[in-house]
Amino acid sequence: MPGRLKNVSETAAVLDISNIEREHVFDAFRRWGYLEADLDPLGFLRPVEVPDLQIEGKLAREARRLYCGTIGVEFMHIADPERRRWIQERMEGAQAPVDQEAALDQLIRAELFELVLQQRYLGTKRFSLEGVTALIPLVDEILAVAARQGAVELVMGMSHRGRLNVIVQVAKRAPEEVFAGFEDVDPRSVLGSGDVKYHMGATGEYVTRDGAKVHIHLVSNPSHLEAVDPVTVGRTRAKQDRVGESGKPKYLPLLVHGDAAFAGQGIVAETLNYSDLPGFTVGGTIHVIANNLIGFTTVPREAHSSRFSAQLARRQSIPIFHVNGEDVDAVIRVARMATEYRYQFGSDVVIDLIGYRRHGHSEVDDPTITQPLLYKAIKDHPPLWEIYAEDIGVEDVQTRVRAIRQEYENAQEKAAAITKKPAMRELPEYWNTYIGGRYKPEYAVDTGLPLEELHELTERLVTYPADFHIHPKVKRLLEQRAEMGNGKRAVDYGMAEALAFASLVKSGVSVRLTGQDSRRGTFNQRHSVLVDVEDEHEYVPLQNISSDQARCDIYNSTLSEAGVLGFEYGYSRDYPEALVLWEAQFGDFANVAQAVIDQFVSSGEDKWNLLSGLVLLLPHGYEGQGPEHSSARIERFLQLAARDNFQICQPSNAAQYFHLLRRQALSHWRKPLVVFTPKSMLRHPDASSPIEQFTHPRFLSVLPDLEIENATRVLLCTGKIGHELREERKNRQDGSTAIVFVDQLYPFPEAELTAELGRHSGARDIVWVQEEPANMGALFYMLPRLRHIAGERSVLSIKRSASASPSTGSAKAHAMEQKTLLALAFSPKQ
Ligand SMILES: Cc1ncc(C[n+]2csc(CCOP(=O)(O)OP(=O)(O)O)c2C)c(N)n1
Ligand SMILES: [Mg+2]
Repeated sequence: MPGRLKNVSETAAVLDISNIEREHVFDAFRRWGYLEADLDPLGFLRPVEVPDLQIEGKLAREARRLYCGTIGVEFMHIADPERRRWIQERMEGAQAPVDQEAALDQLIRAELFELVLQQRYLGTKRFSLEGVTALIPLVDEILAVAARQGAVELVMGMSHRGRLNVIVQVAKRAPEEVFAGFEDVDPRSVLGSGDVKYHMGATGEYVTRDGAKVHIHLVSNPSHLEAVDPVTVGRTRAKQDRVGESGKPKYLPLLVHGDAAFAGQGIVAETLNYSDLPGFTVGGTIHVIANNLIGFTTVPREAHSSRFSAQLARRQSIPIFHVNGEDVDAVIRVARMATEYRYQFGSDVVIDLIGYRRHGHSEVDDPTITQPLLYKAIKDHPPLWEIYAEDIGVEDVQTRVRAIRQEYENAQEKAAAITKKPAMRELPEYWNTYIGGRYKPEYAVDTGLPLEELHELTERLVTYPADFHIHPKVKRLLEQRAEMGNGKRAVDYGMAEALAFASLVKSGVSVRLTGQDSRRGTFNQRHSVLVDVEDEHEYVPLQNISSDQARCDIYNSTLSEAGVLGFEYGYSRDYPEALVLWEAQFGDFANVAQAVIDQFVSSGEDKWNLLSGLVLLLPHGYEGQGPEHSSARIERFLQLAARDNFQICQPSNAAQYFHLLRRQALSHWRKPLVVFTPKSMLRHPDASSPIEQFTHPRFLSVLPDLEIENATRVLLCTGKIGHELREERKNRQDGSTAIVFVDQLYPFPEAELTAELGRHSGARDIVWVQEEPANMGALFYMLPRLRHIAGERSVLSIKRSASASPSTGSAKAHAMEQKTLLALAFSPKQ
């Protein structure tokens, strides 16, 4: 026996040596092979000569065939050896066959769809897919694999390129619905609203080759490239949360990017960064770059400081599959591998589908002006179906082409008879009970709670397990909150918010709040998560309100605004029953998310008839902290306000904040809500509220001044300045100036303000007072409206001088300005 053992180890040693040599050669190709791969069908992206790969011999030939063919994969940067091995085995093992007949059919359909559009609607933009047509068999393969893994829905985000084609070939809308978009509709039906046809969302049913049904949800999308990325992922997360954690395989997000946009737009990096974060993960997003090696007129060497547009994804431990878009079988294999990898490891994956762009950026563009040689080569290049039919030896291809062409031409004829723009999508049932459009008084809901319930909620909010080692400061905070809830101390904003959230989750309304440092709160005000000082384990009182409560998820977000706001907007789109909130660290930073605010939050209903109840919490107030910690830019939101598209509020005390949050969750009028939230006033006694005010019926859009009857001067304002004005009035022992808070700026509370001004009919002056400079704040918005209701009476205004930046950088200068502002407000000449 000892002899036999010796033999075994000798053989192993021999094997090891040959294996080491093989591994050495293969590793070089695994690591660098993608640089020498044959990826560009037109050959403009030339393979790079990599010194490490200048190896001769059988092993090198074998490895080169696998790693430098029409698939080039970047995966050796992945730290986990199991994941590397997985890809290695797939790349080096036997390949499952491809259904070439089905792929050919898809290619013909996709290309002829574009052709018929081109011929029938010459001179219109459609952003043809031609050149990266293999996207269609690629998505077909993704769907086949995903369905086998249990997918029920593909949530897809993409921009203009090939979108109309995807609507027909993937979302399976009837082609006549798309053609109808090119026909003239009665312009009176869309005056001032709606969107162009290649931005609209679509839904449909895809049947995979195994006969499985996968619902397709193509997300509505603005022109702003890649802005739809976080929205798509957020929507997926909401769909997953609705069915619980076990739902992860069911909803699969797919993002189709442009090559120039993927490299250029920061929001792509923000979105990739969410992939493994507990509050944001969806168990892996599939990214496809529809890489035509051009962006409008810009070529890759002008668009990214890297060989591949996909380089950005290298910061993550995820694979990047580059594939030559004219090797259709390779494209399908990559789709299979990438999708299986996503399901195996719950990881993002990137597929870089490399092709070209057959026409100009749009079809009304002439690309020969900027890329004459490229377009000369493209002109002579046959369509992919022709190449593929020849490759796989199909002879009667022209018969198929004619039949498919006829189908589209019939559809085009049908389209001319369609008079109303087709909706192309069905909304999920959970939207049935929610309403958009103009506000109606019957939408009002009662939001007050009985004292006993407030006491019970307080009890749950301030209790933690007996063996929990609490931080002394948090202990004191909870003791104070107990006193607030029990009427021994006025309730501050932090407690008001906790009471609103607790009451909602108890009644079955989920709450999700994300933002930078939101768990504790930037201003140390929230403390939603208690951290044990001995072992850092967490206890969340809001998750321990009652045994059958709804979810309460409060997450610190990444340090991004556009991406996170987009994600939460998406989340709110698929969870209308939940209260979904995004908080800016300071309201000033919301302008980094301006595209999401403009393109989705304020205009989504107008463009796409899609509602959202998203809440934006934006700390606002002039407190001497400088130009970037003062203003949430009230003026910008007011400028975006029209046709009751959203609500813009600044609750002036804690109880108002409580009622406002509850109103947002309980009303069936689903509109985004922008809340300017306090900073120094968070714990200020003047803005705190007795617990009894939480039993009042509802939020008041205008807070009347109950201390003054028949004032001679009425100061109207919103937010912190109102408290300062009341303080100033006290110091001056002024008994004739009323100070009225406008807590809801939009929709404009005309009736309430008219009533309040009516109570002071003897007042000669009506004055709008604001902290912001003359070119900012609510001034422009309020003056014409106040003049309209003031009638004969004069409407004046007090504000800082117009300024290019929101505030001074000096705390002392701020204090002087503020003092002057208050003095002017009480000076009758102003
Ligand atoms: C944020 C943003 N900036 C600029 C544009 C204008 N624009 C529209 S398409 C385009 C080129 C996009 O190139 P690429 O991402 O490669 O997509 P392709 O059109 O080639 O498919 C540009 C610059 C835009 N729509 N969005
Ligand atoms: Mg491009």
